[in-house]
Amino acid sequence: MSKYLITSALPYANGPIHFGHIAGAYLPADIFNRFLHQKGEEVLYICGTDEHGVAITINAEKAGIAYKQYVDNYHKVIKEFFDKLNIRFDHFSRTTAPEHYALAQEFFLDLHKKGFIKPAVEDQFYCVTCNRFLADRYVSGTCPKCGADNVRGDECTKCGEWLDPSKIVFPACKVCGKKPEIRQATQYFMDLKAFAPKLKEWIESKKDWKPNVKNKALSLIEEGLVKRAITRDISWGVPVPLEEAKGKVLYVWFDAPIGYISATMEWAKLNGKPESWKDWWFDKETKLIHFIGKDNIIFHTIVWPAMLMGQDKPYIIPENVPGNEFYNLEGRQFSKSEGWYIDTADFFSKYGVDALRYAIASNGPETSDSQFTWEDFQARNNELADSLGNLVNRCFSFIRKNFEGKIPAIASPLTNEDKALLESFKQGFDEVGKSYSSYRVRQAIAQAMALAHSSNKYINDTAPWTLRKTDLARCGTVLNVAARAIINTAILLYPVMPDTAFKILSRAGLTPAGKAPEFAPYGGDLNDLPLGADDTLLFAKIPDEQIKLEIEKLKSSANPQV
Ligand code: B3M
Ligand code: ZN
Repeated sequence: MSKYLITSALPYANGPIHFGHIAGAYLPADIFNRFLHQKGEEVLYICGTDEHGVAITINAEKAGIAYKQYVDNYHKVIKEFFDKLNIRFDHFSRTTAPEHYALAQEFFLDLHKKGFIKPAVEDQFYCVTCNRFLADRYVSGTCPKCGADNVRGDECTKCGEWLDPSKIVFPACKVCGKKPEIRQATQYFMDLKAFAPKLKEWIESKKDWKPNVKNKALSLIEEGLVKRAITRDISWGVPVPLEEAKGKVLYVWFDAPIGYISATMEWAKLNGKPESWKDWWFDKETKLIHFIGKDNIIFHTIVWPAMLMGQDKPYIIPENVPGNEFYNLEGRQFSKSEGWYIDTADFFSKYGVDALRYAIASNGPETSDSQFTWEDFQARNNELADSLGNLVNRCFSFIRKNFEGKIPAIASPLTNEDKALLESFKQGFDEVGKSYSSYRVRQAIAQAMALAHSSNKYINDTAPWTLRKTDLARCGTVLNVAARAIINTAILLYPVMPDTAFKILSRAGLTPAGKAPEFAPYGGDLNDLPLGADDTLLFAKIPDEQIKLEIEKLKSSANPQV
């Protein structure tokens, strides 16, 4: 048994999240978590909203809403969205929790005491019209590294670089649009360079990291780590715990990852064992896995591990950082403000959650960017209806009709064909398991669906509808074998489509009772097992006309592309 602590990047409480986020950091983690439960591993899955930072203050100010009220709202909206999608965290917290403030300050003080954080006077943009220093996204302009236009002051959305806001080319104040001037101000800087040798050795030792993550992290170290300002002159955030730093708060990217720990503390408290968070964070056996999108690689492979290494307390550092690429919508980034989005309430009123999970996961941005297209969604949904849905339906309807709703007993010796099918599932569990364990969900799904196809073929080839008239005993055996194949397919696909898996299992007469089914070929006896009552369609096919309408709707809501 191993012990896993899984996290997904803490989404900003700054608007509803979209399928692109889901594909990058949440669905892959939920799938991994569910798979580990099936394997009987000890696992804790933690997340929460990231509620600080200038992205939030700017929008709250624009909307004329108090910061706290603004994040309260989006915390709720985002949590409901995850619930809807069946993303099952053990705890979903927020970085405005009191535990979080205290811990973030402790992190700062530990690093400060050891000299890893020091004050320095630096150039900063100051807007004379708005009368303030322009922290992070209060300034926008051209990325000094890749040349992309209109990037925000702290992070380039194009190349993922963590920017020094004062280095932005053609700077403009985000609020009034004027060109800011340079003034000097004191901030606190974290000395990342001091950690470079240790970080390098640690990352190089990781043989199973995704190449995109590992290469990016190593090249950042290679380019040379520079000291970074981790404080800001704004009023919203965790106050810097030093007398001489009154009015300053911690930079959001300094406090946010600490949220992984403070959320675990909150979870422990809620469970009546307030000290039990240490069993995770101080235990060298815990495998800490951070699921993120590629734009967060620097923070999870460099800054955060350095922050952990610099603590007095014996925190673990990440075991793996499965970073995913981007997931777009019909060739463009999802963007509600640009009208390029999917109305999720409308979506779920028409389409199933599992069809969506399947469509995203089977085309996830694991090694390169990928995208949601309506036609791809239709194809994948219909493929589910044709293969898995059809398999379940034809087998169980036939049993219902001809065997009084009970899976017939094996009443004739198993043929080579029967044995081959059952055997292929044994091998299938090994292969699919390896794929899930190595974050290759696309491959896991392809392998599981291949087994669904061969189960369909098995039914075609054995033709129980003919056997019913010629050899009833053999007919029963075939259906018994097919039912086992169906059950096994459901177990294999449970991480991706939990509701569907439960439906199939209870339809087969098993009572899964909400517990993740063990990740192994089903070993129980199926002879004469009464099928469950539910006989509704698992997946409905989507007709072409409907997809055309969806595409038209998307195009008509879109602002012209700039
Ligand atoms: N909120 C960035 C993002 O959503 C940030 C992640 C924090 S993880 C500690 O892209
Ligand atoms: Zn201004």
